[in-house]
Amino acid sequence: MTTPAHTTVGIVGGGPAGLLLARQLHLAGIDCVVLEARDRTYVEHRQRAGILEQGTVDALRACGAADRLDREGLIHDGIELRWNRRSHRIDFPALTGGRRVWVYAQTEVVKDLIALQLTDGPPLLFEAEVTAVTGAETDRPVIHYTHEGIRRTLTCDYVVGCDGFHGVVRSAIPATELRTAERTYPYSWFGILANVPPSCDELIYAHSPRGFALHSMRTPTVSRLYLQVPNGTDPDSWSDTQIWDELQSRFAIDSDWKLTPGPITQRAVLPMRSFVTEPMRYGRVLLAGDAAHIVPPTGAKGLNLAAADVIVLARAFADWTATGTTAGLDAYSGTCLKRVWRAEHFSWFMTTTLHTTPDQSAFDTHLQLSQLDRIASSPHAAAELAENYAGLPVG
Ligand code: RFL
Ligand code: PHB
Repeated sequence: MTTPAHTTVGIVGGGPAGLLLARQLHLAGIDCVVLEARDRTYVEHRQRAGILEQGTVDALRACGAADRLDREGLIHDGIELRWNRRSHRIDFPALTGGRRVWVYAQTEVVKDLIALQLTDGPPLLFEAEVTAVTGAETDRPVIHYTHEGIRRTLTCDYVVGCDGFHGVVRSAIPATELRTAERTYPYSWFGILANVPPSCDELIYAHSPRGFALHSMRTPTVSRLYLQVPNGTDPDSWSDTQIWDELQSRFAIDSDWKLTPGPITQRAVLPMRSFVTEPMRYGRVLLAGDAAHIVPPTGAKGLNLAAADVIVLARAFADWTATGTTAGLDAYSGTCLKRVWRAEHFSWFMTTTLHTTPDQSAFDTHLQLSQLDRIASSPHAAAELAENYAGLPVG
C-alpha cells in the first residue's frame, strides 16, 4: 500500500483507540492514516479486555462496527461478588436506571474494526513502527516511522498517540509540560483462557483469604479466569491442576456451586498499575487511551476509557473540520480527564477492596469485609458500584 506523505490526522497505534478513532474520522469525512508497529495477527490475538460499557457499544454501532457484537456479544445485567463464603449479586439495570454491559472480547472488537478499515477505510499500515514525533508545537507535526525496512515521514495537521502505555508519542511532549501520577500494586493477575463452558452466567469477583479471583468468559464455550499472584510469578510454574484447585478454593461458597475445570489454552501474568499523564494534549499532539492513562483491570475500565477518549476526540475533529473551531480540541484534555480520574478511583477501589496484600493486617481485612457487607446491605452503596461499573455517560 502506498501511504500519503501528508494526512489530516496521523494516528499512531492500531489498538482499539486508534482503530475506533480512524473509523469515526473516516465516517465524518476526515482524512487519516493509522500506523501500527505489530503485524495483524498479533494485534488481533492479544488477549485483553472482555467487558464493554453501553457507551462503547453505542459508539461501535454508530460506526457500523457492531454487527457481530450484536449477534455474538453476551449481554450481562449484573455481576456477582463473593466473600466470606457468601455471594451477592449486583443488579445493574435495577440500580442504574437500565444500564448493562456486554461481554465481547477486545480481540473481536479489534478484528471487526480492522476488517472494516481494510475494506472501506483510511490507510492502516501494519509493521509500521513509529520512532518519533516532532514539531508538536508547530502547525505541521511529523511522524517518523519505519515500514518495510524504509524510514519514512508522515506530515500531519494533528497527531494522535493511541500507542498504549509503552508508546513513543508521549515523549513528543516536553517532560516539563507533563504531570504524571502513578501507583503500582504488590500483586499481579495470572490470567488463563480455557476451553470449558463458564461455570456461571455472570462474572464473579471473589475476595478470599487466599487472594482475589475473577471468573469471566469469552463465549458460551470459552472461560476466562484470573488469580491474584505475587509480582514476578512465572506462569509456567503452576500446573493446570494447581490452577484449578486454587480457583476452586478462592470461589468456594456455602452451596453446592462448583467450578468446572477444562483444558487451559493460554496463560499469562499481568502486572497492575494506575497511571495518569496530564494534560492529554500539547500543541498539535494529543494522547488517547492507554497512552495517557492506565487502570488496573479490576473495574473493567481500560478499553472503555480508551473508547470514551476517542469519541470525544472524533467529535472535536468533526467540529474543527466543519467550522474551523478548535473549542472541542482545546477542551479535550479537561473533558476526558474528569472521566479518567473517576475511573481511576473506581478501579483502585475495586482493586484494593478485593485483593489481599502480602502484609495485610487483620484491620485491613476487616475494612474490606465491612465495605463488601455495606454493598450487600445498602442499595446506595450497591448503586455506587453499579453506576461506575456499567459506565458513566461519555462527554
Ligand atoms: P493498546 O491496546 O495498548 O494499543 C496500542 C497499540 O499501539 C501500538 N504501538 C505502536 N504502533 C506504532 N508505533 C509504535 N511505536 C507503537 N507503540 C505501540 C501497539 O502495538 C498497539 O497495537 O492501547 P489502546 O488502543 O489505548 O487500548 C487500551 C486497551 O487495550 C486497554 O485499556 C484494555 O485492554 C485494558 N483492559 C480492560 N479494559 C476494559 O475496558 N475492560 C476489561 O475487561 C479489561 N480487561 C484489560 C483487561 C487489560 C488487561 N491487560 C493485559 C493489561 C484485562 C487485562 C488482562
Ligand atoms: C475479562 O474478561 O478479561 C475481564 C473481565 C472483567 C474484568 C477484567 C477482565 O474486570
